[in-house]
Formats: sequence, structure tokens, C-alpha cells
Amino acid sequence: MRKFWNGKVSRRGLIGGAAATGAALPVVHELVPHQGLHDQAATAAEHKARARAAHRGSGHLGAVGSVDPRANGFDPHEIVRDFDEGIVRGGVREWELVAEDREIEVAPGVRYAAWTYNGRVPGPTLRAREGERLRIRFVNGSSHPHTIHFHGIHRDVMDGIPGVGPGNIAPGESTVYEFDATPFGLHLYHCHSTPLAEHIAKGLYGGFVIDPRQGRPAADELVMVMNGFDTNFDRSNEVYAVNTVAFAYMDKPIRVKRGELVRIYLVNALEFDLLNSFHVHANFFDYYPTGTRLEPRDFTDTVIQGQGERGILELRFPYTGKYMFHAHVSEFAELGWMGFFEVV
Ligand SMILES: [Cu+2]
Repeated sequence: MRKFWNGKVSRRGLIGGAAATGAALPVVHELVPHQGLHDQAATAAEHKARARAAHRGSGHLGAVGSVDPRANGFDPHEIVRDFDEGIVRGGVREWELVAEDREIEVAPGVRYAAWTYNGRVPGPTLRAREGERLRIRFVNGSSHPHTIHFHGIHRDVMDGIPGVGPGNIAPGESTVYEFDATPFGLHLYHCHSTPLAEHIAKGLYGGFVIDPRQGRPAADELVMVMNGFDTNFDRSNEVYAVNTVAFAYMDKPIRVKRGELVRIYLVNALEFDLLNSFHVHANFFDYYPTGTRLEPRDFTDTVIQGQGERGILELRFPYTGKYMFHAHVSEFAELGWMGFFEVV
């Protein structure tokens, strides 16, 4: 009960502004400690205000500044086209992933103490081909125990969960996960240490693409990991994004070519909210849920994904210009999950 009300007030109440918060507070005074709630609500309000200000500032005013990709050590504009194919040695495709604690800026002035794979959120988008042998060396350079749990078909000891196989990897320790790339499609990997929601929400996740043996038609390929940040630790998000930085693609649209096939690998890594969605303006796309079939299931302009769900979108833009894309959950869009394609 306490958690429920806590979440409702510090988050939903604030969506309606100060009046809505005031109305909601008396109801919960008897259920939760007053001071903690007010502090939490204040932080949430401040972070949301900053996220919204970033939106207003984008494009013309620029008054609230922007997130510096050099300070973060990663750039959403590079991540969106960055696929990590690792190195093939002796017929095995290999990567090394290092968990590290790192403070990142998720909206101008909003800092978040993240846990990262290879210093970035989301972690590298790993890419392999169906049937290959894969080997991932995991080094835990973080101050907390972690794992890497891969989606796919493999033996239990390679599943990256506590208590099975290597289990939790302690700070300073390492392990090796090895399995075959199957089935083809769009998967993800994430930490599976407990408490699970926190370990994922802190930033330990990434996309995992397995190409079909015969490949896919040539396209301009993009990866979009939908995520969010609970900046005041009340188990609800204050900032939403694709590839971590709120409004990154509003400030600087993703440039694509008119008539060219665009393929989007869309992953929902959001915690605390049950659903996320993707909507593109003035266009429609073919949708391949989990990317595990070569025929699209839908021809649509909006798709909903639950936690951990993912899918492949294919579309072409018939006209030049600026076309918006965003979560069709309006609240998420206003708090950072919104961007533009610029078709040239
Ligand atoms: Cu973890």
C-alpha cells in the first residue's frame, strides 16, 4: 500500500502540476513519513522540470544547455548506428564487457549514478550471425555484484543468473559466458542480480542482434533502446529517452535518406513502467516482433512493447523533411522520449 501511494503521489500527482499534488497529499499523510515524501516529490518535480525545460530549450532557445557527450563518454548519435561485432578468434566470436559505476547526465543538469557495461548506457549493441559460437568475457569492475543474462536459447549454466553456473560475479571477479547464437532475431542482455529492477534500471542492459544466416536486405540500420531514469529512487522514472539522453534527437535529428530502407532495432529496457511505445509521424512501418520471422506481422505507425520486449521496424520515407517519433505514452514523450528524423 505504502509503495503504491508513494509512487502515485511523487509521480502521477506531479504530472497534473502543483494543484494535483496538493490535492493528493492529504490522502497519504497517514500512510507515509511526511518529510521523506515531500523531499522525494520535490526532487522528482525538479528533475521533471529540468527534463521539460530541456525540451523547451531545444532547437531555438538553447537556454538550459545540453548534455555533453564527451563528459558522459558516449553519444546517443553514435550509439544509434553503433553495432559491436566483437572479434572472431578460432571460429568463436568474442567480446569483453566490463561493468563499471559511472555518473552520467541524462538530461541537462540531471545527473544519475549509473551502472554501465563498457562505460555506456545502453551497453554495446552486440551483433552476431545465427549459428555462430559466442564467447563473452565479463569483468566486474563495479562495486556491486553483477551478471550478464542473455536472451536466447542456451544451457542453464550460461544463463547469467544468481545461484546457477558462475552466478553472481563479485566486484573484481570475472567469468566467461559461452553459447551458440540462436534463434536469429533481436534480443537483449542485462544484469540479473537482485534486486532485479534496480540492477536493470541503473543501466546494465544492451541490445543483442542475431542476424539470420542469409542476412537481411541492405538498409540504414539504427538501434533504439527505450529507457528511463528513476533519479530520486522512488521506483518510478523522472526522465525517459531513447538511448539514454532526453530529447537527444530533438536537438539534433537522426538524418536518413529519402526512399532508403531504414531498419530500426527497437528494444524496451524500461523498468518501473509496464509498457512503452514507439510512434512515427506521417509514415507507417513493417513490424517484426522479436525479429524472429522474416515476414512482418504488422503494417502500422505505433507499436507497444512490454518490459524486455523488442522488435524490428522497417520503413522508407517518401518525402524529405522533419518527421517526429516518440512514445505514444504522452507523459514519457514530455519527459524526454521524443525525437525527429530528418529526411534528406
Ligand atoms: Cu547488476
